[in-house]
This record gives sequence, structure tokens and C-alpha cells, in this order.
Amino acid sequence: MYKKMAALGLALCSLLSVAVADVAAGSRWDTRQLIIRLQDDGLRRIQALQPRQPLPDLRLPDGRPLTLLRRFDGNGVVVRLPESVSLEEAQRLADQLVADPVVAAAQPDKRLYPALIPSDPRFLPDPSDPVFPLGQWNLFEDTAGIRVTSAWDRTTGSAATVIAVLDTGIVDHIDLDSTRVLAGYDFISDSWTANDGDGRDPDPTDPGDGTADGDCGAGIPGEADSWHGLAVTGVAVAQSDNGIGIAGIDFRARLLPVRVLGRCGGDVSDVVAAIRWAAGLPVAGAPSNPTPADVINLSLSGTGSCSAEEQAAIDDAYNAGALVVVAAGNEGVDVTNISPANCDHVVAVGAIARDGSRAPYSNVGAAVDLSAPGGDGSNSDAGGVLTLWKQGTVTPATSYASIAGTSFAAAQVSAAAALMRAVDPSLPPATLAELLRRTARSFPDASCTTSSCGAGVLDVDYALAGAADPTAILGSRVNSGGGCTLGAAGGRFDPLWLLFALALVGYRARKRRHSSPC
Ligand SMILES: [Ca+2]
Ligand SMILES: [Ca+2]
Ligand SMILES: [Ca+2]
Repeated sequence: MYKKMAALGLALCSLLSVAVADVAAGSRWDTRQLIIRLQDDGLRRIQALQPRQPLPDLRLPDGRPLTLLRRFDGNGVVVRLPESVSLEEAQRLADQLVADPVVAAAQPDKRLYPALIPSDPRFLPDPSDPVFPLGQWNLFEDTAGIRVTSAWDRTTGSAATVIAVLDTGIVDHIDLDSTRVLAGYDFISDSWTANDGDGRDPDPTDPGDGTADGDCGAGIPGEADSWHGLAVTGVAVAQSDNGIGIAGIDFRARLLPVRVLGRCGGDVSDVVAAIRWAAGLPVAGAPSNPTPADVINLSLSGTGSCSAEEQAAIDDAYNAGALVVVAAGNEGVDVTNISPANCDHVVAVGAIARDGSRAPYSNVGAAVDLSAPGGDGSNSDAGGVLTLWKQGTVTPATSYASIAGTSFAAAQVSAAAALMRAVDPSLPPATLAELLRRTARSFPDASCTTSSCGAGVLDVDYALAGAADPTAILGSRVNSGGGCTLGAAGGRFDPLWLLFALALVGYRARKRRHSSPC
């Protein structure tokens, strides 16, 4: 609303006392225009004025004029400044103008932009798509989405940010920018588990983790390759706005692929080494990591209490400045007995379904920090999380899949944390974690409460606002989170994934609405 001033019938004779600042390069919020509402007398004075003529008597301190661009409605005019200024500077100039009795109101003619909709053809819903009609619903739907499109108006990320994905490794994909993929490391010591012919090595490429019946224990059926690391990675950093496939949540962060899971899962001893290495800490036998992670994503779980070795490694990473994000797990049980989600100094992430209800597989309990959409895991609902996939032996991979699980909920929180670090690289893990909790929005369905599914549903837009001004959200208090019972080290981790409807397609079959290859 415009502030009304008393009309004193004076001419537009004020000189502005605020200089127009030189703004080099500028931002997209800069403006060169003001909207001015005039009192009647002022309006009369410019009645005969033509566009691009200077307003009579109204000048900047250095003598430069304000020129008329056009009449606005009623008593309004849009005027042009001699040069673009920041929005803040424009506001100061407008405030000065309001002090003139013939000016009823003034404000910057600020620029507005559409909420970013990336060009990736699978981002938006497409009812004609028989396989993925919902697009990336988890990023934008009102009920269970994480409000990414408005968040992207704040930042789309920074190349200075590093997300470590500790998982089955990485494979090339047409919708993954290889220049954003750091060298990483393969921490799997056992060569059979690793399936790459040796123990630890510098190549985190995922050779597949498929098994035959009985490989993982008597009576346990074999499984196809999971490509779990690729799928988790795609949620966070698939190449965005490139006209191909899906959009990753972070457009610019670099990926640090760290291999810890292979056939039949992985060992705690390898995972804890990888956590320290990802955080930039020394690990015997491995080269130093020149790109310590801002965020470490652990979409893996095992049973039991948080072991001493897990907690120690997580504490080391936390103290080194890395936020450790952990999937709550897919067993549908209380997370108290699921590690490392039950460890201290982690952000444990549960999953909700597309309708906002608790995902039936998601672990729950007081140790869950917040939830994010992970799909409901049923075959009757296409509402899994759309992400990258590999099918067959084609390289780079070209496929996409709709997958459910807390793995993919966690990946969304990791990407959100990376965007927060892009807003402010100095935010420590405790602040990131508390902001994620405190900016989460209320659960849309009574099946999730703050005692079962964490503080709420991930709200990336609000989290980024919090990152820009933490004290507005937190005051001076930063809480580092809950406790953990220490126990014996050991056990193996399983990747968390539920693939349903086998929603896989090769890219050649996907040419439809766009000229892009998928
Ligand atoms: Ca190896
Ligand atoms: Ca390897
Ligand atoms: Ca893409």
C-alpha cells in the first residue's frame, strides 16, 4: 500500500540527498526504475511531459535528472534513474522522494522473476506419459513436496559445495555432468563384496552388486544390480536445466562418490573409514581428500545400537564441519535399533508418501529428525521418487526409475543442506541440522507426528531463508540433537531401496515432447 502525504502544493523542487551508488556488474534484482505516486499539484506539473523528458525540478544530488518513462495508472508515473542500482539503493531513493510534499508515494520498480521451472522434460507432470506421469512431484507438489521451485529463486547451488554419497559407487549417465563428479574413492576392502577384482582402490565406479540365490546367506534370494548409488546421486545432483531427463535439487554442487556398499551390503569398518575420508580427515592407506565434503549422505542402515566406531567417525566428521545425513531405514520399525540413523550428530530422515501420510516402510521414532517424500512403495501408485538409473550395459547410462525408500528422502535433505551451504558456507553442522528441523513444515497427515516422523516435512525454501538469516529462525539457540547408546562395533549395512513397477525405460523410447535425447 502506498503511504499518503499531505498535499502542500509545492513544486517538485527537492534534491535527493542520497547518492546513486555505482553498482558494478549488478544482480538480477537491480533496477533502474522507480514508481512514483504524485499529489494533484505534482501531477499537473508533468501533464505536458513526454516520455524520456526529465521531470521538472526533480534531480539527483549530482544534478542528473530523473526521466519520465511512462504514466502509470491514475496519479502514478514510472521514472528512470540514470543507472541501475541495487534494490536497497532504489528503496533509499524512493524513501527520500516521499519526503517531498508533492510525492504521495514512491517505491522501486523492482524486477520479478518466475519461480524457476527447469527445462528438464521429466520435471513437470505429463499425464500422457505412461511410465512417469507425475514427473518430479516430490519437488513441488503442495501436499508432500519440498518446495524446491521457490527455493531455486534463492540459489541453485554453488560449485564450491561438495556432497559425498557413500553408497554403491557411481556410473556415467547422460543426465549427470561428469565435470561435477570428483575422483572419489572405493573403500570396500573385501574383493568379493566389491565385485571389482580387488580391495580398496581409487576408482569408485559401481561394477554392479547383483547376487545369486544364497550369496548373502542360506535361503536369501539373489537380487539384480541395484545401481543404488546412482539413484541416490541423481536425486541430489542430476544435471538440471539441461533439457534432458530430470532436475537434480542442487544445480552446481560437486559429487564426491565414495564406495562402501557392494554385494550383500558393506562393512562398518569400511563405512567409518569412508566417513572420515569424505570429511577430509586422514585414513591410512588412502590418499588425502583434497575436496572435503560439506554434506555426507548415508542412505544405508544396519540393526543395533549406534556402535562406538560409528559414533566416533560421525563425531570426527561433524567436528570437521561436515553434516552427516542418514536415511532412517525401510524396516517400518522404531529407529532406536537402526544405525547409523540412531547415532548422535546426524540428521536422520524418514519418508512420507505422495498423499502426505507416513510411508509404510519408513522407520519412525524420536531419533528421526525430519521427513521428506520417499514414495509409498506400493505397486499401485506411481508416486516413487524419479531418479537416474542404469539398464543393460550401455555407457553412459540413459535410464530413469521411479523408486521409493528413505534413501531418496535422505538424498533430498542432503541436497537441501548443500544449497544452504551455498547460501552461507560458514554454517556449521549443528546450525544446518537445527535449521532443517526448525524450518520443516507441519505434517499434512495425522499418520505422522513430531514423535514419529521428526520435526516436519523438509521445506527447502524456508530452509534457505533460514540459512540466509539463522538468528531469525533460531534466535541464539542451536541444539545439536539427541543422544545415542554406544555399543559394540560390527555388522553389515544394506542399501535402502524399494523399486516398484520396474519403471525403467531406455532413452530412445522417451523422445516425445522435446527434441532432447530423452
Ligand atoms: Ca576395489
Ligand atoms: Ca573400485
Ligand atoms: Ca536433467
